[in-house]
Amino acid sequence: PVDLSGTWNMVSNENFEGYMLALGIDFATRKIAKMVKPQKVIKQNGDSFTIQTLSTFRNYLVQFKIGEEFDEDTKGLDNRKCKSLVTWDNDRLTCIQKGEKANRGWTHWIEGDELYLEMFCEGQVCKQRFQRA
Ligand code: RET
Repeated sequence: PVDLSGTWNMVSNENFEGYMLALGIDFATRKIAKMVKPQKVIKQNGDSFTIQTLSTFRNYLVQFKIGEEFDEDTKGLDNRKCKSLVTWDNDRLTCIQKGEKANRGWTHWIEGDELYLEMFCEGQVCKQRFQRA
């Protein structure tokens, strides 16, 4: 079974700007967010996950169980409420974030020694890559 647990440092970040624009994130936040290299701290315990996105500017925390829809408050990001559901799509951890924004969600997977994260919203895709800290 796949285990995404660990501390991961961002090494690349493609089209974060387009993704943030699709979310309607304000100019000032985008300018700072573009500069930071967040760290992901993932704790995977059976079907339970804690995913922390840590940066010098702001942090974001999400906790969920596979297959159980939860209320997500994207506080500090675009400050919206979503009904979010995370499932395994083969070896890819995939989330659909139902709410005001169409086609919103993300996918995490491991390839080689690297963690990949794709976040999508209304046709914009941001591609991030992480290596173990
Ligand atoms: C930062 C800095 C402050 C502004 C913005 C940020 C974006 C964070 C994002 C986090 C996504 C987390 C996911 C977790 C699920 O596993 C870096 C906190 C906009 C987009 C997909």
